[in-house]
Amino acid sequence: SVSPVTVTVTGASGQIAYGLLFRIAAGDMLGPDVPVRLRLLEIPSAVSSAEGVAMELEDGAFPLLDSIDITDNPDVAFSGANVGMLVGARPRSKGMERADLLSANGAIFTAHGKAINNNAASDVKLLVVGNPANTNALIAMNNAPDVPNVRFTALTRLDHNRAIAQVVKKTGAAAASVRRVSIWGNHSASQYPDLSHATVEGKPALDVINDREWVENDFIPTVQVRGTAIIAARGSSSAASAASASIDHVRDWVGGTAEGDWVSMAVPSDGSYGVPEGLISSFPVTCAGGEYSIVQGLSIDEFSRARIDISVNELEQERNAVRELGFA
Ligand code: NAX
Repeated sequence: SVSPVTVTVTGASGQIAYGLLFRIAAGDMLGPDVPVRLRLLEIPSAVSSAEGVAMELEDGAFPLLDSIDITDNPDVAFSGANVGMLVGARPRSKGMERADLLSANGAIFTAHGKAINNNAASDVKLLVVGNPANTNALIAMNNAPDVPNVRFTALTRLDHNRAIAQVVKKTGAAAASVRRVSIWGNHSASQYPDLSHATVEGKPALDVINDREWVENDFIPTVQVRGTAIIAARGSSSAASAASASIDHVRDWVGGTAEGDWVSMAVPSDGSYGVPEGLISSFPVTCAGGEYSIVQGLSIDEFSRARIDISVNELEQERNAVRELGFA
């Protein structure tokens, strides 16, 4: 029998976790043969609500769910973690300045980085979902000196999936036939969703679409601000789709990407495509053997270059801001 994998989820009482935990327990992330030990982290005032979620997980009678531990102590939560999904974060409240938001999250991700450093399993893989996701991942990474930097990633798979969905709507092609879409930069409205290398049913996506005006003035902004459109329609932010994308991210990292395709992940830059080393920026990546690699050798035209630079500049500004506040 396969030994259980320990998965730590922070923000366990929140709306994303409410979708995520049931998918993990069902085996959608690590596969139908892998038992899971869940470790749930919440702030003290939300522990009781996390206990309620755990009751519901029990009531799912999931064959793969080995155990559930709930705690408000990050050291306990990350103890032996093989996978850490950092969903919990401080949302921006009314009247909160940007610096206050960065400080509040800086403190959270500093503490979580240290707890990961001191307690996680040596093979730990980390996905930061809580916003500002890229910069929160940077802070956690810089507070976990004993964990290889490459283990720290942030979620742009939701943006990637949203980009595929827009191409599906435009072309009528099946989602599975839309390949090699790329998200570059920050998980924010500055991100660059890129179709230059994408294919639809094996043909260049830009030829199939044959509508530059749509790409520039519809597709790109629609993907960039999709999160805001969901809030306007639903009255709260994307939750089930964010949970689903988080499952996709870890599933592909652990299990590999499909032959001939790639996915988007925000990962520490190694300097590829002129993105300053160490910034956690989204790239097209392939995964195999439990490791990802940034896709190399893609041609970047002037249009793409300018858009990548805008988003990477924003990441540098975020990094400078958290450094000034004493984080990272
Ligand atoms: P919720 O506010 O529903 O849940 C967040 C939970 O985190 C709360 O229960 C809170 O008590 C908990 N929390 C806060 N500080 C914590 C700490 N120090 N330790 C443990 N838990 C803590 O938010 P939800 O809708 O679940 O979203 C979670 C995060 O994901 C937000 O930051 C949100 O902005 C971000 N998102 C990121 C996306 C991405 O693609 N990267 C998309 C969806 C989402 O917007």
